[in-house]
Amino acid sequence: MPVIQSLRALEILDSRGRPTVQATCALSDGATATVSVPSGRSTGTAEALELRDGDPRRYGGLGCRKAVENVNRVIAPALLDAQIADQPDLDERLLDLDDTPNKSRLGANAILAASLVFARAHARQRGVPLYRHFADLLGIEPKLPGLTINLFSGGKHAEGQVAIQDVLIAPQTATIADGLAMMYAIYQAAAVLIKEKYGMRALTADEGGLAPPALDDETLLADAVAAIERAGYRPGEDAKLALDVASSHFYRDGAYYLQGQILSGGEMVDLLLDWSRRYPLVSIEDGLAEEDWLHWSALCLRMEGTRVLGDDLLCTNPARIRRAIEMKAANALLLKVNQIGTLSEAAAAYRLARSDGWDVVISARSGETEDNWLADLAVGWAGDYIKVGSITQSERLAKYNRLLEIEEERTSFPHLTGIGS
Ligand code: 2PG
Ligand code: MG
Repeated sequence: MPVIQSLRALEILDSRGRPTVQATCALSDGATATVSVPSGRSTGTAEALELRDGDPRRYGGLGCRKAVENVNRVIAPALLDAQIADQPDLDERLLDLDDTPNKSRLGANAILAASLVFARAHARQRGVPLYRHFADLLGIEPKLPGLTINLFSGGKHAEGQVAIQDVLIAPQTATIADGLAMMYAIYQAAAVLIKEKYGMRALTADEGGLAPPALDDETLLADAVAAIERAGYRPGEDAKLALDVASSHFYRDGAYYLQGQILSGGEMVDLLLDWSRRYPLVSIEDGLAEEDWLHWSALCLRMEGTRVLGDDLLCTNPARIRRAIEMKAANALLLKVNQIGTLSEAAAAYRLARSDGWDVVISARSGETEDNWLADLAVGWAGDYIKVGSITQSERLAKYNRLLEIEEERTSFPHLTGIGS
């Protein structure tokens, strides 16, 4: 059985020009793999710790040289000669090396780079596409996900033009290829619309979403519906909407500060229910703040037809997901591997969510790289939806383009399981 022969990390830059970690691994049989890890901006407080250097003279303290050193000097020597075939064991050893509750010793960025590069190297060694390998880790069949694509951005990704973070389009097409073509038309229609309505050029936010200075948040929902219609599609039939309210970021002292209004938790629940009745929403993510558990339960109890999706609430953390299941506080998981730090822990989060009949949305971060492993993860783990950001910017398109490849591979060459990476 092949073993790990070398592991090296490098500080590279993400889509915001901030440092992140890339790792490269070589196996004894000659297989090699490289991955890079993403980074969030609108983060949940229960996320695993992303280790930054803290030196204000370099990248404003955001350097990742310590995390890189941790891969090269701590993880690599400890895992040299380890069998590549046992991902749970490799991840367990990473956790033992760190030995802190939130990965603060080595850094979740260092640990995830190692965990993921082992998976990709093992897929290469097996001669199977990465999505097939991810599916095999869970013992499930791969499936292409539905698309949720960022149209309008606010919140922390757009310097707070409006409070809510993402208005997304969910094309109701049978294929990824048709969904992307539809999204292009809607995005272009929206760009014309905001030029007319706000006199604003198509300036984009962190994930490539358009960021118009709407007067209130609901206007963005109405604008999204108008863009769907203007592109010649039927809202609710051809294309639906999804929201990431990211409301932890405008929640203070028990109240929600939404564009001039101050709402109680109960009023926020009523507002979200009202939106779900008047707009064709497939899901509402982080409609309530990450510690406002009781209102999450109230929302979930009354919501019909729209998934109550937890991101900051859950942080891909099995303990928080267990609590949400007990409290009936959510019915869908936004899965971001770097929130928890290893593939095996993310797999545990996934299994738990599925055990209660939840939907799972596989998500990128607002800071991404040109690496496309997330597309393989969304297919391999049969995500109900994938969330990657807008249909612009190469760090987003790397994932959409990989989905197109996988779709082609699975529809045209279903008998070939050895191609791709
Ligand atoms: C989110 C993500 C992606 P970030 O909140 O869902 O949109 O943002 O990566 O900044 O946490
Ligand atoms: Mg979110």
